[in-house]
Amino acid sequence: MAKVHDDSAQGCRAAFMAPESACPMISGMPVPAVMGNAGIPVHSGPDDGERGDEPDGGDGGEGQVSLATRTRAKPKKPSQFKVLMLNDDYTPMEFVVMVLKRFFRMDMEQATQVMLHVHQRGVGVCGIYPYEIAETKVNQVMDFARQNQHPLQCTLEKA
Ligand code: TYC
Repeated sequence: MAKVHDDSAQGCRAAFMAPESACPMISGMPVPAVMGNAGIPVHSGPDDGERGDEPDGGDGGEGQVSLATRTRAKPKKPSQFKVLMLNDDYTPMEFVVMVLKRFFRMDMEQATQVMLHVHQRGVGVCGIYPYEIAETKVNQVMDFARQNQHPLQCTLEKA
């Protein structure tokens, strides 16, 4: 079991380009690791800390949690991420249209519009999703492009 301890503040974990999820210290006092999460595994997904799943840091103490309680009282929506498609000079237009239809459920007209937008402007949005879905789509597109020996690039960006 990994030690759940963070020197800056309990429950404050790295966030993927999400500066608003920085955690305040609880009255400047580090919280002992043993007060953690009752053995529940902590995964360090990038949108952690934005789900409101640790309303008071789980320490059960009194008098030192007001700031943390107040800052977490309002559950935050899970972060959304844009999946972006990048232009290149080599990937055939038909292939990009196929990708947009297959992985982003666009119809022919929509896929053609988005492809042409990327072709002309250099980058375009394929869709907006929660982090894990966005990441999966990026990987699917990149794998499919690689399998077909096209240099098509796809990335994600916080919405
Ligand atoms: N520029 C490419 C061509 O002229 C087409 C293309 C469009 C490639 C969109 C990538 O994301 C892309 N064949």
